[in-house]
Amino acid sequence: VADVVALGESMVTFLPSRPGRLADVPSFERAIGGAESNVACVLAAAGHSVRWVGRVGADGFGDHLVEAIGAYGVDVSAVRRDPARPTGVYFRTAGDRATDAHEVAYYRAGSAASAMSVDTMDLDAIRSGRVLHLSGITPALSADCLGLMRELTARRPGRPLVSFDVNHRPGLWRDAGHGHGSEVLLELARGADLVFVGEDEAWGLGGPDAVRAALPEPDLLVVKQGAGGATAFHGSDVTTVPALTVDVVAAVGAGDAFAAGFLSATLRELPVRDRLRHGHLMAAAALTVPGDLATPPARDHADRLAALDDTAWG
Ligand code: KDG
Repeated sequence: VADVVALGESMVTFLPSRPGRLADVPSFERAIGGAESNVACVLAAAGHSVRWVGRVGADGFGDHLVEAIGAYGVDVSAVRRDPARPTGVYFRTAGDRATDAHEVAYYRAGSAASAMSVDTMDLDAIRSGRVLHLSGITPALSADCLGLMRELTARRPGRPLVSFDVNHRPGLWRDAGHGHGSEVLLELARGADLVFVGEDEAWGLGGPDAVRAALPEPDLLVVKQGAGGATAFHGSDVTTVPALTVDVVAAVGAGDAFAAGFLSATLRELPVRDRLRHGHLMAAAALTVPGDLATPPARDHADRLAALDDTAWG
């Protein structure tokens, strides 16, 4: 049994060769992206057995994703290839250091992953881990993807622990003509056991209190406040851990790395405070590289850092 199965669309990502507007960047470097496979890669690098399930085209970009994600030690045997639809790709500009304002151009409408559904995916493979990690990107991809997400978040005896990162992408919801997406995201979050949400995203869903109120007990909700830290709500327990101060290169991938660190510590049944600390440690690594994925600290190193006393953790 895998520790974690992550399901979602992965894309070939093109990172800019220099800062500036998308209109002005002359060349891009290929990398890999996809929130859920990012979580899988960080978890695999942290020593967990992980499977990523998705759909990619029967094209060179699909080959690259399967090979590159597999090279992290992630099991890619349940990834489906679609001969009729392409692998999604996206281009991004470098974020402004202060505001992280950047442009993203997705080429993913009609992608192989947008055809993920209860019929095109292997549900047994998706449910084969101790934890199933999902995100709010998938339901924005198509009606089929939304149907699959509803199936996977339905509360059934014996299902894996369901982890859901809200990952609200307003542009994707707009392009899909589904409005803002907030109702669907809250509905899916209600079906999860563990929910991650950025504080800014939570405001788009009615505010952190509304998100808390929408989730039944005894679910665990983690609100990420960026440089302000992160807070876990569990029943009447509230645990806040400040973030590490790092020289941010790009925020992309940091939320995924945070989720991976938190899940890793959850699988090891560490206390909530240490789960948050492991989230911050993994996020700090991702914040200091331009792409989505950094080499995370090895597990024993992360354990030593997480065990430092409160003065080191602000
Ligand atoms: O979290 C990083 C992701 O945003 C990025 O890799 C692309 O999955 C992606 C998305 O849909 O935005």
